[in-house]
Amino acid sequence: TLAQAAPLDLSFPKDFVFGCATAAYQIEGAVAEDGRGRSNWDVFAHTPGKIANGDTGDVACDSYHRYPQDIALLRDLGVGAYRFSIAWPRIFPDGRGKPNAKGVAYYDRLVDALLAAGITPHATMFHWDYPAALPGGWQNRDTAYALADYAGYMAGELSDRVKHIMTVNELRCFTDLSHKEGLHAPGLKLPPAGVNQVRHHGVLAHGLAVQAIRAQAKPGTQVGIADNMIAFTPVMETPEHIAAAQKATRIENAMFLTAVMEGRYLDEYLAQEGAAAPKVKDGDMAIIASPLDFVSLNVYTPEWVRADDGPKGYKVVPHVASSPRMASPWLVVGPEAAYWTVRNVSEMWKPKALYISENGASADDTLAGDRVDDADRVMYLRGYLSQFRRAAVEGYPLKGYFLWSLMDNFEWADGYSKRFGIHYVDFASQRRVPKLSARWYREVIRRNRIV
Ligand code: GBH
Repeated sequence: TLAQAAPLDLSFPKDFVFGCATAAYQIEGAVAEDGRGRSNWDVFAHTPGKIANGDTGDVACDSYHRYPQDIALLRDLGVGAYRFSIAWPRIFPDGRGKPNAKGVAYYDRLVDALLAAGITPHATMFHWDYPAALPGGWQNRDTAYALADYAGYMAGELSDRVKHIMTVNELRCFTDLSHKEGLHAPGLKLPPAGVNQVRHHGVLAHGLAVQAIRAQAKPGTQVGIADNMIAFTPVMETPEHIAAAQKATRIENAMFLTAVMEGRYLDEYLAQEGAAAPKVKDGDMAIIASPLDFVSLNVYTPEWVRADDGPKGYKVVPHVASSPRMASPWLVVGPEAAYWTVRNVSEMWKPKALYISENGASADDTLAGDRVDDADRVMYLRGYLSQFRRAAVEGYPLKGYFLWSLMDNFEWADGYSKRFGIHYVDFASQRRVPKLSARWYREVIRRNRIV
C-alpha cells in the first residue's frame, strides 16, 4: 500500500468572510422609477453602437423589484456578506441639491432585508453610474465635491447598519477606460492632459469622500476603496523577481492606488507625463491620502514581471499564447495574481485590513434543463481562492472575499453577452438558476475550506 502523506490543509482562517458582489447599474433596472435621474450609463447605453447587441441596463436583473429573491439566493449560499453599490442618480437625480427620499428608501429596504437574513452589507458609493446632469462629468473638478457630498449623505443614512463602505470602484475604469479608450461611459478619447486631469479628479473624489463619510457616519464605520490596480506577479518566487513585481506595482499604478497610499505622484509618473501632468491644488495630495480602514482589491488578470537590468529594474513578460483564458478576451487565467496582489500591497503599504472586493470569471454557460455545468468557472475560482487562502494563512491581513458575481448581469460594453454569475439569469423570464459553481461555493463556505 502507498504511504499516506499528511492531508493538505485547505482550510481558511476561522473568521474569513465569504461574500458575493454586484453593482447597481448592472442588476437593478427600474431606471425611470421612484424619481431616479438619468445616468451617464443610460445615455451611453442608448447611444447606438456602444454596447454589444444594443443592450441596455433598463431592466437588467430587475433587482430593484426582485431583491428579496436575490437575498434568498445569498442565504442559500450561506454567505456572510454582500457587496452592492448605490446608484448615485437615485439619491441625487440632478447630481446635487435635495436628496430623493424614495431612492434612499430602496437602500434602506435592501439593507434591512440583508440584516434580517444574517448577511453583512458592504456598500460601494460609486460603481461608475453618476447623474448625467453633472456638468462635464469627471472632467470637471466640481464632480469630486459632488461625489463627496452624496457619499457623506448616504453614509449618514445607512451607517447605523452598514459598517463597511467603499468610496469608488476601480479608478482605472471610470477614468481611462471611459475617457482615454472611450469604451465605457461617457465614451471619450481625451488627449493625455485631459486624461491625467480626470484621473486626478477621480483620486481626489475618493479622498474627499473618505473625509465626508467619516464626518457623517456613525462611529465604528470602516471606510475603504475598491481598486483594480494592475496585478503584477513575479515570474518566479525569488527576491529579485519579487522586488521587480513590487516596483512595477508602485510605478504602473502611480496615478491611482500609489497616490492614494503614498499621498504623492511619483517622479517617474510626473516625468513621463511632462506638460500633460495633472494640475494639482495645494492640499489635494493630503486629501487623496486620507487614512483608510481597509483596502479592497478586484483581482482578475495577472501581469507577469521579471527583474531587468534596464533603468526601470523590471520588465513585463507578455501573456503566452497558450495561457488559458475565460470567455472575456481580457480574462487571462493566472491564480498566482491573487496571492501576489495581496502580498505586494501588504508589504509595500501595510494596510490595516484587506478585502477582495471582486474575483470571478465569464464562461460560455448553457442552461440544460435546470442545470448549468460551469466546470470551467469552478476551475477558475478554485485556483484563485487557493492563492487567496495562501495569503490569508501566511498572515497577510486579508479578511474576506467577494465573488463576482452573484448572478449574470449587464456586463457594461459587453451587454448581456458575457455571463459572470454563479446563478444563471434567463433575461426573458428573470428566472435565476444556481450553476454548478454556486453549489461549489456553498460547499466552500459550509466547510470553510477549498473543495
Ligand atoms: C470589474 O472590472 C467591474 O468592477 C465589474 O463591474 C465587472 O462586471 C467585472 O469586473 C467583470 O468585468 O474591453 O478589452 O479593453 C474588471 C476590470 C477592466 C475588465 C477593463 C474589463 C476591459 C478590457 N475590467 N476591461 S477591454
